Amino acid sequence: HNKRLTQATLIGLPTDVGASRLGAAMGPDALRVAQLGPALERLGVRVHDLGNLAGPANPRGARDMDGLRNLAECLRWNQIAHDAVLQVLEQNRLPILLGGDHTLATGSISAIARHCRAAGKQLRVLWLDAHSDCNTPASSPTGNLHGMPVSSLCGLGPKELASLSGSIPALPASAFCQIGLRSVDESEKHMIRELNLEVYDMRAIDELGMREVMRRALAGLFGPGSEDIHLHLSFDVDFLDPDIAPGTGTPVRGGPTYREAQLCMEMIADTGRLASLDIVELNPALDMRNQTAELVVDLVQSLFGQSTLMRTP
Ligand code: HAR
Ligand code: MN
Ligand code: MN
Ligand code: MN
Repeated sequence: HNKRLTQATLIGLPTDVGASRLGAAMGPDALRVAQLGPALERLGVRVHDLGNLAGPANPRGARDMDGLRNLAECLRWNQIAHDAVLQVLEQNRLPILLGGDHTLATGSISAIARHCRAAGKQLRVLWLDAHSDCNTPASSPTGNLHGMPVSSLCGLGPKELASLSGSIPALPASAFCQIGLRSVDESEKHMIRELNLEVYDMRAIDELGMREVMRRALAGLFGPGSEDIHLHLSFDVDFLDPDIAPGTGTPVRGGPTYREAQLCMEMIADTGRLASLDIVELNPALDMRNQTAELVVDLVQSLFGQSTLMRTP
């Protein structure tokens, strides 16, 4: 078993400044109510919870001159995310960011990229999402910054966000692999081509099956030579089919089933390389009796090695 998995730190980042619907700010507490920490402890993970970090309120602003909503507040929250994630990595612990909206992945992945640069590690980012999140200020139809973290990390977002890792781009576009897409703006289709992003959309999952998609997505993460790879999972809850996961602000029908999502998590666990995690876009105000939070905890258990037949450490 991977030693790095045994010590994890939960970082609550209660904000929805990157989204237009309110409620993702309550995500961290819903995950705690669903017993995320104890569920991981049962799998042999030592869990420390930093609680919810403080940051600016949501001004519910209109779009600014650059077409962006709440840029100053988003930037502040992402600096907070960056600093917290970097500190946890420097303690050789596995950071679990509890969002909050998906803009926060800009800060967390910027910290991870900075850490990997210093440690000579290669970074691989799995992006589970219904959306591609690669709009730019010029292309975004909404001005919502949670639709832009991938372009920011690839150096094409707002400069303040794109430079958080200390280098632009924070990481090469080839480090990303997106899975589960089914809502992609026209401008994003163009960006996916331009960046040559590795994408497995729902059609790929339908045609190839989740097993083959994950086999391709995780190629190179097993065996000799893979020890130096840092695997990050950015898990947008709207990846899941809304029939099983209604508690999210921008649901899109036709997502992965419970079984497909389980297999996805189990195959990531099998690599033994998972070194950081974002859980974002959980919106308890739209959920039913916390079922989405409970589903996420169930899936995260698989991600940390829970299996039907293998004993837990
Ligand atoms: N593409 C749309 C936009 O840019 C919707 C983005 C929604 N994003 C998330 N995160 N919920 O994936 O506004
Ligand atoms: Mn490390
Ligand atoms: Mn997203
Ligand atoms: Mn999404």
